[in-house]
Amino acid sequence: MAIETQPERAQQPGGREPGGALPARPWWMRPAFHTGLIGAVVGYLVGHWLGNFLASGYTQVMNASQNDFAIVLGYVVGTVGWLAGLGVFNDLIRSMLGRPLPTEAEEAGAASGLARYFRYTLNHKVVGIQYLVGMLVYFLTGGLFAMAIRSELLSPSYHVFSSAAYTEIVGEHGTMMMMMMTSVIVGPFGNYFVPLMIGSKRVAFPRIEALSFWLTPAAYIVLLSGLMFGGYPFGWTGYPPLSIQATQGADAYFVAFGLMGLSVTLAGFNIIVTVITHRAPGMRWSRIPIFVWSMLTVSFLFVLAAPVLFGACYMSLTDRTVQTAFFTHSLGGSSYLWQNLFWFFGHPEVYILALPGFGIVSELIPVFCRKPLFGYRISAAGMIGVTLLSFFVWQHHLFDSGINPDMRPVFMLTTEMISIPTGFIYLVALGTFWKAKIRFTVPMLFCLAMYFNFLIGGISGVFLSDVPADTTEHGSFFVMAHFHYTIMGGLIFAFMAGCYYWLPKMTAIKLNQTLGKIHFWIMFVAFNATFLPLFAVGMAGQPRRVYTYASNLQTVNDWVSISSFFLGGSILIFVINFVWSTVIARVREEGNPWRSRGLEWQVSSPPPPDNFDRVPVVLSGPYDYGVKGAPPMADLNPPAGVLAAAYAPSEVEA
Ligand code: HEM
Ligand SMILES: [Cu+2]
Repeated sequence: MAIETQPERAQQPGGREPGGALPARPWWMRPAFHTGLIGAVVGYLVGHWLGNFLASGYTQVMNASQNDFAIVLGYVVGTVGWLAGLGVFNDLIRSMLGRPLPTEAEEAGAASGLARYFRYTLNHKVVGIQYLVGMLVYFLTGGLFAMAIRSELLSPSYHVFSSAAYTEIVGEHGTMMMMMMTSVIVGPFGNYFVPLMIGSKRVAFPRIEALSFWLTPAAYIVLLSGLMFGGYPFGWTGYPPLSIQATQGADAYFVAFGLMGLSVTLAGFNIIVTVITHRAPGMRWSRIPIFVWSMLTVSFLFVLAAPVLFGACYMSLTDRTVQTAFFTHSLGGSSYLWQNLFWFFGHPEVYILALPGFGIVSELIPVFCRKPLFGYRISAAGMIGVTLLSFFVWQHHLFDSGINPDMRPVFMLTTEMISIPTGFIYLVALGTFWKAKIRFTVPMLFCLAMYFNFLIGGISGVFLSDVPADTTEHGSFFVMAHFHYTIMGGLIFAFMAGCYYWLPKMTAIKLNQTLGKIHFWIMFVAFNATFLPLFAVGMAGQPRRVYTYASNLQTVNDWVSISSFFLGGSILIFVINFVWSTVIARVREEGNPWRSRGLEWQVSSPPPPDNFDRVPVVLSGPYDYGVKGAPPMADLNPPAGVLAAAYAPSEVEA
């Protein structure tokens, strides 16, 4: 079978007949950020008015102290207005009316330079950079909430915030991080590098990709707006009955989480189809980079898990607005239903956060060890195993909330089993270190730290999957320390490795390596100084989500808080480095500074608009470092005959 890559038609989104240029609009009417904002405000007002109007006949809604219906409709219509203002629906409407679509050149010409980063665009590299900046903003916002939490916990008796405000802040921090950081690697690096790494000009569905990004600012603003309505008192997990009884702030939580669920479903769908259909000739399944394997498997988690979250948020919203009773016990609903739906998404979510991290470190380690990735196939199999198993473990989050006791051993077993494929991925990369001459560059330091941190996170997870241990540690700072080790220590360290490694590719600018090393060491030491003591604090009984604690725990809490300020400061060093290097110093970094074999490094930096001048023909795997006589990974300029032969049926099947 010939691999169908980049069919001609697909090269040109909306391929239209030549001639008939689109009428140009004045700049203030051209869809961009400002028209999006106008659309959002107008949409919110219209939705809010509509909600009040529609609810006016229903006394049970109107007589409640608040009309959630109006708020939710405001958010929803506001989001639609935002997207419409950005121009997301323009091509759809045009093609429904049979009008010509803009050509790629017209799309690109509509805004150039900095302006294109502020508008809906179909170029996967621009979308990747939009995601990168967006994710940094979301991460810094979540981080500020973390600093606020740690400021409050400096003292058990002197309070910076009221207990209610503290709960709001913890909820905002947890939700911002868990919600937005799902895309912290897939968004920037997945969208930017998957096409480059598989030898394609573009992704399968550029419009869907762009839409997935523009939903994220909407989710971010909606979530933050919850603070204006009093926040929500149920942390990041949205448990009823609190979630149904809470005031308007809770609407923001459900709408935002729903929007983000939609965004990642779309993003995953696009990446799956891209990897399956857009590989260059010769890019066999056994040759695709391990990072692409991680993007593919995480995309399956996205499309299978996130719709459940979307549905559950939708049901909560109807409970809150139009008096359905999915989760209201007194009316025949069940709060366990929410717990099951939420964690059916929520556990895969854990691997949504872990797999891309492993993808990055497994991709980088061979480059800096100058050795082939040990056990590439085992690692890919591990990723598939994790993906499948993660749908069979969710009830371990319910061990302590009254599930049928007979189910506990089953879920304890499946949970402990998932450490086997995780172990594959982990140990395989460790095998690459064997007798390697490691180059301790900044990205490599972050990779090594990720391994160290994830080990602690993983081992503490085995304790928590054990029912007797979980019943005592549940709801304590032990759990807190555990998941920060895996997410902050795993995902975020890997994200940093990716930034230092790939930013020179994306911008052709070198980040300052000395500042990078300072950033690394402060972040690594401060991270461990912050979270390691929290295991002990948890075992000593300090509960999560409570703004006070036993006074004998103050010294260690102070230590933790001060360390966490250093941790926050280290992220600032990164931001300063990022801005200083890319805006002020601008030291050019062309070519292939890490001497990587990866396909993405074989083109210029930043890559040309079409990535490759001609469809490349892949000749070997990406990790043949130090292998004598290994051909380059791809022929970027194959003679016409070779390309035709590559598309011809292979000998095996012929
Ligand atoms: C600068 C680094 C960070 C610090 C210092 C930090 C600190 C904290 C603290 C102190 C709490 C507990 C509050 C309490 O229970 O009273 C917390 C909760 C939480 N954090 Fe972080 N955090 C950091 C980064 C992250 C990251 C990167 C993520 C995930 C991507 C994350 C996800 C969460 C979640 C889900 C909760 C639970 C919220 C809840 O109980 O509903 N945090 N964090
Ligand atoms: Cu879980």
